[in-house]
Amino acid sequence: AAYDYIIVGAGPGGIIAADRLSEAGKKVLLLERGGPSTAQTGGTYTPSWGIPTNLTKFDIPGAFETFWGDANQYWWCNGADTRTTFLQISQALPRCLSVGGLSDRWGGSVNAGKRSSLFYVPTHASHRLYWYAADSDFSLAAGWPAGWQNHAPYTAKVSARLPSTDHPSTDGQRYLEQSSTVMSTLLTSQGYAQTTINANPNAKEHVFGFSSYDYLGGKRAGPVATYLQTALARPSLVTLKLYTPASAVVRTGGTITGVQTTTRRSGQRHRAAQPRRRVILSAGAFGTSRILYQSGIGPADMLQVVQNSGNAVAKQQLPPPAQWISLPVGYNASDNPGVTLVFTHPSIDAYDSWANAWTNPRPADAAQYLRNQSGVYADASVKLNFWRSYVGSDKKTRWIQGTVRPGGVSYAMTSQAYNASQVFAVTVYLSTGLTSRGRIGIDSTLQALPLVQPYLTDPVDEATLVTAINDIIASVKNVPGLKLITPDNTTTVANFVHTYADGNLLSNHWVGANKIGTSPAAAVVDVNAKVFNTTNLFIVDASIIPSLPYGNPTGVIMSTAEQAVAKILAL
Ligand code: 6FA
Repeated sequence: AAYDYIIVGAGPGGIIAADRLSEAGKKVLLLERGGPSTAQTGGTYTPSWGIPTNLTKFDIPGAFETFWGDANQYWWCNGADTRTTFLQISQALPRCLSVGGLSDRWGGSVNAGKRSSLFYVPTHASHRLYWYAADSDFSLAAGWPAGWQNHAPYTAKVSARLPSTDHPSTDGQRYLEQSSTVMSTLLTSQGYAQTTINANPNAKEHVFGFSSYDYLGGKRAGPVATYLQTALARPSLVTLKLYTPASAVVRTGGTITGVQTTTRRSGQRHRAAQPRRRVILSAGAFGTSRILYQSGIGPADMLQVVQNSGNAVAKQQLPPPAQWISLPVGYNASDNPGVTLVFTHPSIDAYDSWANAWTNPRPADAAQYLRNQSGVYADASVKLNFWRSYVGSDKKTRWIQGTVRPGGVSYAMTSQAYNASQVFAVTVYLSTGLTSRGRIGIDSTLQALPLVQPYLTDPVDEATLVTAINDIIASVKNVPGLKLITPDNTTTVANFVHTYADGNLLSNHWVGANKIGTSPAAAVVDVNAKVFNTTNLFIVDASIIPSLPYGNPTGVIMSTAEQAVAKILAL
């Protein structure tokens, strides 16, 4: 079939592209290597306490923390890209991982060996903390080229289609809020003020507020429940193929003529034969980078990895060196470094650190959720978020974001005895302004991975995080009954941060690997999100975003996708 656009990857970027392009009358093929997640997409993983129900693990916000230790790991990729998981598998995934690394994430003691930094996680398994874009998220200072600063109309499109909520329970009440109350007291004593965060996205200086999510009706929603549904309601224009991984684009010089996909049975080509037709890569920071390398687009060392690999199909698909397109694919990769502090307070209900939330829930909470999607299960674990800025010794301004949630014994690295039922965790992240960068590449098996970790490579980033943590700890005394258990008094904060493993710092918020810009020397896509030195290849995903926004990135990725599609349609 002939399509106007082939889009690779049904994450937030690809879904929004498919919806807006088909709304404009374009014929779209959307290829996704994963399979169903929520009930609406055909997912069937329902809780044993749910009887037959339309509520899957991906629908239920309160199930979030239990993904890591779940014995049923059908959603994790099998490593060969031939049989995967769900629709909208999220996060720019480096590669598919065995589950050991994953259960480490929340299960074991954090310092018992280095946690893998490679996660393969469906978007619908994430918290989905959701922040509307701020002006600074698209500023020249953040690395965006001129022409992108007027994000407001696109951000407004996003909030119109998918409004955020900071009280997801259908009865309008908030549940399990003790950690939020305790932390509000501490932050107020430091001069922070409470706000409704998404009511004023530009105000991030000394503010805290209830956590905002992309949930609707007490269920996870996101782009899948909104944009994807309107796209699929145009069946004459939109074809979605699941379990269809793309390996490379097919090209003649800089003109893309098709997309090569691999299924379990055989290789297959999806053609967009006319030069006026276009291909959009939306496979996330890792997925898109890997497709580019296998298409002969990127730095020579990575293309040589494909050339020298044992993968005969990949070698055969790779264009000859004379046709290689040299671009800084994979460089400038960034992720928020985050360090978790653990506290106890007598008022806290740690909710058993979520250990039984899937298999053996508190009966009243399960019943309440099944009745009308209200209560504890209508919300994920994070209850409060806060922001402020610091000026570093290099005179640059960096922002920190904090998240507060009940539970978190797995983060407790302490010599102190503590009451596990009173635990709550505060993760402190560096966000806007952080300067550390890493590099995404591929190994000899063609799996994508960080060649250089992006965490705290700049000592001023590290010093800023230390200062921010010290500031929080200095106010513990202002809250009666509050006790810090991690870090404990056997270490200094500076040492605690300095020895924090990369795999623990990671947030899975990768951006930047295919950044937007004005020159192919320093960027991969131009101001219209078109890959330099190609005529019809575009990227619409987190990887074009030049630097991290204030908060968890999905809201900014969505606004980026809206603006990118408008620019592509205008070409
Ligand atoms: N972001 C937020 O804003 N809020 C959060 O609370 C939040 N939490 C998490 C989280 O808890 C976890 C565990 C993870 C892993 C990530 C979180 N994030 C959060 C980050 C957020 O999910 C990502 O920033 C965001 O999804 C990135 O959006 P993109 O559109 O750039 O990319 P995706 O990875 O979502 O989508 C790419 C799609 O392409 C996937 O569905 C993938 O399966 C598919 N794909 C990849 N390679 C492919 C190929 N070769 N062929 C076909 N499909 C491919």
